[in-house]
Amino acid sequence: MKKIIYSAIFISLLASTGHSYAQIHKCGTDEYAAEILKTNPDLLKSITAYNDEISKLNTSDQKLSKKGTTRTIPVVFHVIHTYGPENISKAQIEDQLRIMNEAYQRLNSDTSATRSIFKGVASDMDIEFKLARKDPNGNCTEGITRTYSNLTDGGDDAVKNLIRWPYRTYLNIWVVKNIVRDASAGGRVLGYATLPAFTNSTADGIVILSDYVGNSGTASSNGNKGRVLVHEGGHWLGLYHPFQGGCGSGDCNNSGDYICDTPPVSDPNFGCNKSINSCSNDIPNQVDMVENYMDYADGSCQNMFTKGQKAVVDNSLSKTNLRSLNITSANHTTTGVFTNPSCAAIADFNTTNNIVTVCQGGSINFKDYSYNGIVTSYAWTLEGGTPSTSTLAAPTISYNNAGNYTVTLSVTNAQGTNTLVKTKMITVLPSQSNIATPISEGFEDAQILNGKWAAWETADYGWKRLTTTKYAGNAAMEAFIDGGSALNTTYSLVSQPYNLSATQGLLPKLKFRVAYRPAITGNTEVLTVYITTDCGQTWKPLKAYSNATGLGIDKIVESGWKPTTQAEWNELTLDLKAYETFKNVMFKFEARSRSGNSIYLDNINIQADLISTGKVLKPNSLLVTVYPNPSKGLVNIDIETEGKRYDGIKIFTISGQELAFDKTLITNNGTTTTQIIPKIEAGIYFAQITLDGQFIIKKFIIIP
Ligand SMILES: [Ca+2]
Ligand SMILES: [Ca+2]
Ligand SMILES: [Ca+2]
Ligand SMILES: [Zn+2]
Repeated sequence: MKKIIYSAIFISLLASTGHSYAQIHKCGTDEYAAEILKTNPDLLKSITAYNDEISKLNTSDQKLSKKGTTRTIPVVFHVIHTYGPENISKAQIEDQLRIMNEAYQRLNSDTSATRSIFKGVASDMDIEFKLARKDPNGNCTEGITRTYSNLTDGGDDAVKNLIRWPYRTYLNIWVVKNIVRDASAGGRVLGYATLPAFTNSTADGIVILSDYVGNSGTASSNGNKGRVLVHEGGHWLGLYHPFQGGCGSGDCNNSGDYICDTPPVSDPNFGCNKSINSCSNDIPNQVDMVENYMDYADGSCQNMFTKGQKAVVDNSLSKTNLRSLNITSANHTTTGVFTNPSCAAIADFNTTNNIVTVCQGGSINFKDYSYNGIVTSYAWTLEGGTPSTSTLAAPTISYNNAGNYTVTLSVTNAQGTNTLVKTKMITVLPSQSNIATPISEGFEDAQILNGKWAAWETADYGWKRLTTTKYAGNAAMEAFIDGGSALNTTYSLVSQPYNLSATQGLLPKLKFRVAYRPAITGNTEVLTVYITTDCGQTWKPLKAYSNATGLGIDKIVESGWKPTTQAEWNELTLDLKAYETFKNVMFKFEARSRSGNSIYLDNINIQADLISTGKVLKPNSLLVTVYPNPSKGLVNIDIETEGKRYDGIKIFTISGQELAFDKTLITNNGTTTTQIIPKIEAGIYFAQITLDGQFIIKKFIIIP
């Protein structure tokens, strides 16, 4: 009989994405468990044994409500960040610890909101969480590590490979900007945890969104009151959701969460519906305990664990294969949790706007991000900068010469000095690029992303050069996106700096080829093209392209679409007239993920566009005559002005560069103007003749 029910629990774990969860997919623990079971079916044995174990616990023992010995769990927070708001403060983490400790000792200020029917089973868990004060090497720590990585955008379990401390010693909590897990359901996973019975040394711990850590700082307005981590901590300590096995058979020991004093729940409860009674086979038939931390109700609704849940957690804290090693006094010594040392600071810094490129002659504002101790003195060394040293916390440094420059910061306090070197961190670009229009970039250079164009490190996603798909030549760029890339994550591809001044007056255009098919109806990825005229300090959007504006066509291809013919590539054009005088512009192609399909990019051209303009006069051979054409030297141009004002003539090479020449005006009798172009090199040329502010283009050829 039991075996059947265990299978049912197992199936519910595997099928839990099939729950009709509401808008927020609060906890990713079930999906995570189902995923690791798929790759490691042997874990089913551990789960079955664990479920059997907790079903035998006496979860209604009244002694459990008495205050026992507080068990202390050493904790480390690993903040994974890219110097954005996800790099949360120590104060915000301490606020989370306070909320955890109140919840696990029933000291929260809203215990009075527990309904009287449940007050008798509400329990102090006798647990406190303390930040580690010694790291795995025995060094002084504040229990917070900080790691720069784009994996914060949705790396999920991959962040655990960036940094982890031994799991039988510390509870590892990774703080990230985005969790991708089950993003396809359209919700947002706020956190996920490993259960003690089926985990391993490399995956164990909790991943949580930075803006759900605590109830202050970046988490102050989400309404969850810091209780997401209370919930995930429950999983880490061995608790299931009350809806895990649904209403089950009515035997509380073998269904739901295997705990008798938590009424079974059919599906996760959201909001705070205190009248819902989703299962009626419980004896006695109670309403759902929406105040329990292990359901999905709003944080403001949650306020209790139960005695039965405490019995399960006590079991975890008594078994070496579960969590008992974390709370031994030996471990408290190892982790220093009952000591309060002052630590040497760890040096960390970036620029205030997180941008590391600047024009020659410009300046950079540096920002101190040092942590782990109070800094009493700063020593900066700024290669190529003016000044080249500083003792300020946040110096502003000028860079007068183009190049790549290293920045070094040493931070000191009574406990020691720590130094961080960021090699070639700052790129100072020349105020005038030596790459002039016309530009033609087909991404054929295998080293294009090595010091020329820039695409920043991403998890698996973002811009890559590929040779399997292209519009022309042998290669193109792909902004790699699929169902696993986090919703609304952006991936940037930045060009080299270009000098557009040669196209002045010649209607410069940016033209490029894109290929794209959406994976989801009406929900296309977006490609936004930006321009900068200050070497990347600020970016102005030129245009955002979705399918409605020419990115691709609305033909749904579920995943992995690649263009196979040139016809599948659209040509898009942007007017650069407003930038024609700039001698140092860069373009940024930013792909925004909708967890759908890749965007492909090739054949980028920046050139004068003499021909296509609404202002051009209709070409009329009677108005302008060029002769001889072809010519071996001199060219005569007769212009029948027909009363129009003659504004002049310009000659351009085929690549759009204006040719300097001495105009010789022969006659200008009011109706006809004749110009003679002196001898020029063989080639194809365009004459642009302007009458009354409108112009005509005539092509002519010079032969040797
Ligand atoms: Ca139950
Ligand atoms: Ca019920
Ligand atoms: Ca190409
Ligand atoms: Zn959960």
